[in-house]
Amino acid sequence: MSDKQPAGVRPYDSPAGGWGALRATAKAIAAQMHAVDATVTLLHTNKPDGFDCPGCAWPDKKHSSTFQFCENGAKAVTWEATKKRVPPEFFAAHTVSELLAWSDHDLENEGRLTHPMRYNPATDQYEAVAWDTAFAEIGAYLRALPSPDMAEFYTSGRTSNEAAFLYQIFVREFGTNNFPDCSNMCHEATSVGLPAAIGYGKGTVPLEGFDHCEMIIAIGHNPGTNHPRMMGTLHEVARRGVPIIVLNPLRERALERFADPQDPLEMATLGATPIASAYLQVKVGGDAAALQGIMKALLALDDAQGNVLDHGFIATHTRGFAALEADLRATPWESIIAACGLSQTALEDVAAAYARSNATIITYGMGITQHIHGTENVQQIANLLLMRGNFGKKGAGICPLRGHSNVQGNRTVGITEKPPAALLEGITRRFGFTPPTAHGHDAVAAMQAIAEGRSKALICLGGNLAVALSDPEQCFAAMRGLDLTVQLGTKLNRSHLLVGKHAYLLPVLGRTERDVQAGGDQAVTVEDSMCMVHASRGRLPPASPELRAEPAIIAGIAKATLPGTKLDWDALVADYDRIRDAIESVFPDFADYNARIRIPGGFALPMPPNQLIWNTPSGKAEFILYAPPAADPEAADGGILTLTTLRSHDQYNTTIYGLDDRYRGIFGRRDVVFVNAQDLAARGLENGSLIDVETAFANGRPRLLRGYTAIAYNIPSGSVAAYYPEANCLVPLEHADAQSGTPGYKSVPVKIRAAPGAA
Ligand SMILES: Nc1nc2c(c(=O)[nH]1)N[C@H]1C(S)=C(S)[C@@H](COP(=O)(O)OP(=O)(O)OC[C@H]3O[C@@H](n4cnc5c(=O)[nH]c(N)nc54)[C@H](O)[C@@H]3O)O[C@H]1N2
Ligand SMILES: Nc1nc2c(c(=O)[nH]1)N[C@H]1C(S)=C(S)[C@@H](COP(=O)(O)OP(=O)(O)OC[C@H]3O[C@@H](n4cnc5c(=O)[nH]c(N)nc54)[C@H](O)[C@@H]3O)O[C@H]1N2
Ligand SMILES: [Mo]
Repeated sequence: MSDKQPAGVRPYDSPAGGWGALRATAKAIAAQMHAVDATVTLLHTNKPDGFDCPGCAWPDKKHSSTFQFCENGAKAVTWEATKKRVPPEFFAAHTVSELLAWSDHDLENEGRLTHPMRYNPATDQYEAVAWDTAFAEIGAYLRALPSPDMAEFYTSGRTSNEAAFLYQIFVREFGTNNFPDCSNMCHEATSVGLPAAIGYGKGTVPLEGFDHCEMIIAIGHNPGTNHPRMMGTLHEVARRGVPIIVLNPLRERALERFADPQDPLEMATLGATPIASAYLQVKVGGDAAALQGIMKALLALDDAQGNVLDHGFIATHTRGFAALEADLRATPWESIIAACGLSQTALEDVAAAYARSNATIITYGMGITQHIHGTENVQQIANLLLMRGNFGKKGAGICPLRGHSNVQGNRTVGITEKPPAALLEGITRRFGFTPPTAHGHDAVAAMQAIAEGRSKALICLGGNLAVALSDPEQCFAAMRGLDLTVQLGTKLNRSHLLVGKHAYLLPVLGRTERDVQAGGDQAVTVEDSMCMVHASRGRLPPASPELRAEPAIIAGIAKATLPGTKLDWDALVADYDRIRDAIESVFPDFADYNARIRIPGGFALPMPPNQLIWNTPSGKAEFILYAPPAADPEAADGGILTLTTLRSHDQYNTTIYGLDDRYRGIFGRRDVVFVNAQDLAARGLENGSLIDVETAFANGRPRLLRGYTAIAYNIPSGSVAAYYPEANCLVPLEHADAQSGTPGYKSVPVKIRAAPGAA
């Protein structure tokens, strides 16, 4: 293999964080905002009277600290608070077809949308339209549908509790449960897997838990990029000498060593703190097997020395242990090792460390959920925790790292395609109409219905659905076949350009902006990853006087769609306290909502497993077995690799801030595939070879990523990685977890070969 690195590849030797992060922040500010405005804006981030950072869902201590320095938080804020604008003149100068040829980065980098727009098919352009005209027309199209179930109502997780609640009431009064949402592509495996295991679909660790834990196992998440404020917590925990064991196919720099920009000594001395005490490079898709191995080793330890398992906890609080034990004993080490690529000793060492810890937290992200057995992955984590009674005590529990800053809150206030009975009863009690009970569509099912012409209208409360989903070839064509598309967004993206017969693009206020309604200045509320609900109040003047708040737009569409509506939409929107009163009357957990969000830091929603309350049908926590998938006969030829798709350091989901992925040593490009050097050599390829990547399912149409550059990388043999969303063309829409519907974005069988004509 040649020593020369491909263009734009420069291995990065510094720790994560540190001065590199400060420089990157300054660059992000300079590109988007005036420096003074940026400083004032960033000072209001995550302050009690300020706004919630739209970057991630990691909590802040009591939400009362100064904005903890955070490079990617600053990028998220300055990207929204940018001085750049996309006015109607922009659309007059560019047809929709022309804009479709632009990159995702270039589209969003034009700045904030300023006016409501309507598509004109005669000119192939978006043209300004009055808000009331847009509402009236959208309402008329929706009412004209033969059935409410022919419309899909998508939600992306930045939406506030208030907007999400109004939206789901409107949609249910309209008559459908078609609520595809970003959670379906993200933590649905958690929302489905955990209720069956512990009777509760969210995390059980409050932030203070990290002050008391004796061990952390961090699986399949990259906090240096995606949950940057978590790095402050991990830094503190590591300095306490607590073991942090990482399972991740890639050696993510922030999990190796991190320099906290808020630590003057570390900054001055160019020092850093090691984070992981052990780093296990599990094969892509090998986590359930690795967890089985740790549990099997734990059984052996218990056999040898007793008192390793919490037998009292297992007997009192759980069911199904005997079956799990029998299954683990019957599972041979060889199959575990083959599936996860880790040695028996490495897994035994984890088990030994775990047996010594009296309080363990397991954190996890998309590396666990986005698999065709994502639900089972989550349940194996619960099994491991249950074996040593790591629920209901300080410093222990399960900690799914949520994605969008309010994706968890959206779920809590009713965005779900499978409404529980209590929600439906609450709606009837409070609003006096009978909501539909039949289950609706999740994200994949919605796109399938659109592709097959069963659904004809799509309303998107934020997000970039067509690009976020798998299989753009199918999704893009499907979107164009719709009769009605309505997109609520802050910035222009590709989904906005995949116009149906009638298309509307409605600009919304962002988190950072002041929201004034008839009743005065409004605050919204959000729920973080640890079930804390708190207020968020924007400060900046709106990007344009034409912008409207999401609740006001939803109310406008609702009034136009439902002439006989049971709700007084104007009153609700005039004063969001009234929306919160309504939320409280549907969801008892929100008692005293308005009073409690006026306390800095907000309030915590209950976490029943912490009281050892298991809301499962049996009333106990359940051990759930993992059945490994049957070996794919085609994979036996050795040619098939497993592809995972990742976020770079300079992106927020489909929003591409820039083309660098600093910690992985990639600069100015995204057209790369990370491959183990042996896997390259076995195919006659080398570092820098131009390759084609092809999805390797026996049936199905060809799916190809052409002319990408192979990077020889420290990743287990058999595993390869590429960036999301570019690699979504390799993921069939139906390649999803059967139980939760979560797309298998992180385990796609592929083959790689030299691109035709490549030297
Ligand atoms: N700056 C920034 N912040 C974000 C986002 C963003 O795009 N940018 N997105 C937000 C959203 S919506 C979400 S859901 C979160 C996502 O946050 P993460 O969960 O951190 O997301 P990913 O980058 O998709 O992947 C995480 C890690 O999983 C590892 N991985 C891949 N496959 C496997 C596997 O099979 N097993 C294991 N154990 N690990 C694997 C990858 O190497 C990577 O380190 O972040 C949120 N915050
Ligand atoms: N291959 C692959 N695919 C994936 C993933 C992966 O890891 N691999 N991850 C999946 C995950 S975890 C997720 S969550 C999805 C993300 O899917 P989405 O949530 O649909 O996508 P985003 O890129 O976050 O949406 C960006 C757009 O949101 C709009 N926006 C931003 N702020 C606001 C706001 O305050 N209000 C409104 N109304 N609009 C706003 C802007 O117009 C912006 O263009 O992608 C999924 N897709
Ligand atoms: Mo997500």
